[in-house]
Amino acid sequence: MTDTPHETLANLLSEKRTFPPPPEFTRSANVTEAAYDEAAADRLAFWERQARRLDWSREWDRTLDWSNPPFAKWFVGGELNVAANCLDRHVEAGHGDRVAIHFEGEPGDSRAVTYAELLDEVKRAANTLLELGVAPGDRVVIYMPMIPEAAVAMLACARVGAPHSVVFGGFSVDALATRIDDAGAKLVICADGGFRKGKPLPLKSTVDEAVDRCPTVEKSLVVRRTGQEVDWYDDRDLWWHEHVGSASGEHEAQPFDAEHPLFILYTSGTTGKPKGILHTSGGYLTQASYTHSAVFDLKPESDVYWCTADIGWVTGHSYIVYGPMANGATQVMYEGTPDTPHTGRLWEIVQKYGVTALYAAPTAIRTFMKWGEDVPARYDLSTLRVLGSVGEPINPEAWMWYRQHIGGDRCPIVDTWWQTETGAIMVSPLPGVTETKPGSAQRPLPGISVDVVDDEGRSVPPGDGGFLTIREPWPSMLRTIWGDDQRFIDTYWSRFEGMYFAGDGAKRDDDGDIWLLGRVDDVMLVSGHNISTTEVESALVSHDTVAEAAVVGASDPVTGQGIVAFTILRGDVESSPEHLKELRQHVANTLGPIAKPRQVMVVSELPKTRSGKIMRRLLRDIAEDRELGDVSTLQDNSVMDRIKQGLSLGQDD
Ligand code: 6R9
Repeated sequence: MTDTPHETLANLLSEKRTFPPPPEFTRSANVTEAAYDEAAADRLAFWERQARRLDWSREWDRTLDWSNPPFAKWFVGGELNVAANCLDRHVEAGHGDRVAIHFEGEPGDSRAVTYAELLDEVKRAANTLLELGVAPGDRVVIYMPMIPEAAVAMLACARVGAPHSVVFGGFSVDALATRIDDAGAKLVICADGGFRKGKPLPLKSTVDEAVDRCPTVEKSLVVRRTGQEVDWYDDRDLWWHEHVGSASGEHEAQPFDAEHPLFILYTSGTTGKPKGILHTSGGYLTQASYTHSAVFDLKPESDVYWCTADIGWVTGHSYIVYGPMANGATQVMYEGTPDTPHTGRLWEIVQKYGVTALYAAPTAIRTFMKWGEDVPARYDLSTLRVLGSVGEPINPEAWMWYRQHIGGDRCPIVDTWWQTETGAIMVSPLPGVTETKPGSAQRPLPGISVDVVDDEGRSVPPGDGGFLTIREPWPSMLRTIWGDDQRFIDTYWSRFEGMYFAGDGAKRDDDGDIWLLGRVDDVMLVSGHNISTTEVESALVSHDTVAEAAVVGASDPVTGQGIVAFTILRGDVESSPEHLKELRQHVANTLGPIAKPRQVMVVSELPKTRSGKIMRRLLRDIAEDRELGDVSTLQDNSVMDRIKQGLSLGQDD
């Protein structure tokens, strides 16, 4: 029994495969090893230099005000316009003809939008917002599919100083209404619908119902995407193409204070009402822009960057809209799902546009593993030069698969750890510097003070496990929870004195590299040993028949909790009682007998949130034979029924 949250299971910490960056990558990399030393020598001076990558209308007087923790102010007194930094300055610098967005719609429509065109549209949308009476500080909710107008809407809000709150286009009436209500939004920008798995999906009808319940909303501005029939309320609804289409293209961006609210983004969590994470302007854009340039080594003149996230998540905010656009990137935006109309769709798009940097989630990578390597092998992926991962721990075998079958054994992989709350990437390799290691996010970025601490808040030595914390304020940190300062303090700043607590378990290996071990709420306690879900899942995925695994601790009369594993097999592997036994033994051989699952089951799907994170809580309900808890953030409601039905086929004892 230890008082640290994680036992040190031997295997993951002895990962010996490492991959140095290709020398030609290092020669031209945006960031070198020196950045770590410069930031360590003077962290604030380092962030000031990064802030100068942006255009400021007024220089700040003070880099950081931390006199009232945990309420930070960065670049105090500075003024800038976030949208002008993402658009106007590139056009003024002569890059107006550069493509900002290569849009690929799900039904196969595509269009290229240049920086000059994007700026024009954003100016007209900004004028429309002003006509509708949207003033600086007013909140606007955006509920859209992945189409260029979604980015236009966000940038138009930023341009007029109206904080946006993007709600993922798959959320229900209830979820949307709760968020509109909490934000007190005045305007909702939406679309008639969007395309998903080959079908038009309604959005406006959801907005109509939600807005009926939300008296703060005065108007809905509606983009026509699918052309489907929609109900129309003359007193409230406006078509985007009529209003934005006819608005003036003249708009001078006004500067706002560095601490002016830029957006609120709701994160659900498992308990309580969603938290409105508040981000502000100067510090957020500084870190989003710097990390995008450093971690993806973005060369705006030649790269074609593609982040497959939805703008409804923070990854879409920081690494589709603000970071890449502040850097003048050319990027791909894709509306649909990876399997529509066929499982090679993403690779077809990589080939079509010559994508050089790809940023995806482990859940997608594991799905590609399940579909088999012959799918990507049919496409030319030779333009790729860096691959990113975000959202969950990436299992070492999924990392290796990504490297070999997508990255041609040549592209550095950047496993980026961060959160809605951190606003931008915090822990990640640098592709031209770091010798990468499968499964580890490795090192805090320059200027970032991440630590792994024990129960008492003491740094753990190499080889030990604990809690991931952040010791110093960072520019893109959340400023509060919208309307609830006390909850902000309680949730993030009360577990450890003077430190931000991320809610994730982590380990430091013998080289000092950081491994993320999943949410601490998911840790399993088996015979007095704390065992992380990530380690057992990675051990299962390292078996060559397993594509994906989720494990939970189910109450056990003898051991306290017993490990129950749900697995998805690769390709057309058939399971048998011997096979399941072999999987259990494989975990025991890899991690030690304490981690041997009590039971392994084969399923065809796992319950995931709409941003692709496994919902272990629901699997725990199944493993303990309980009623299911809150399923409102599930991507697909019927998946739990299918898992339950399928289980009887794969029982093991
Ligand atoms: C960006 C994003 C945050 C939580 C975070 C952690 C998990 C994200 C990860 C990762 C291991 C990574 N997470 N990236 N875990 N390795 N590279 O996903 O934000 O939706 O707020 O989720 O996601 O558990 O605490 P968000």
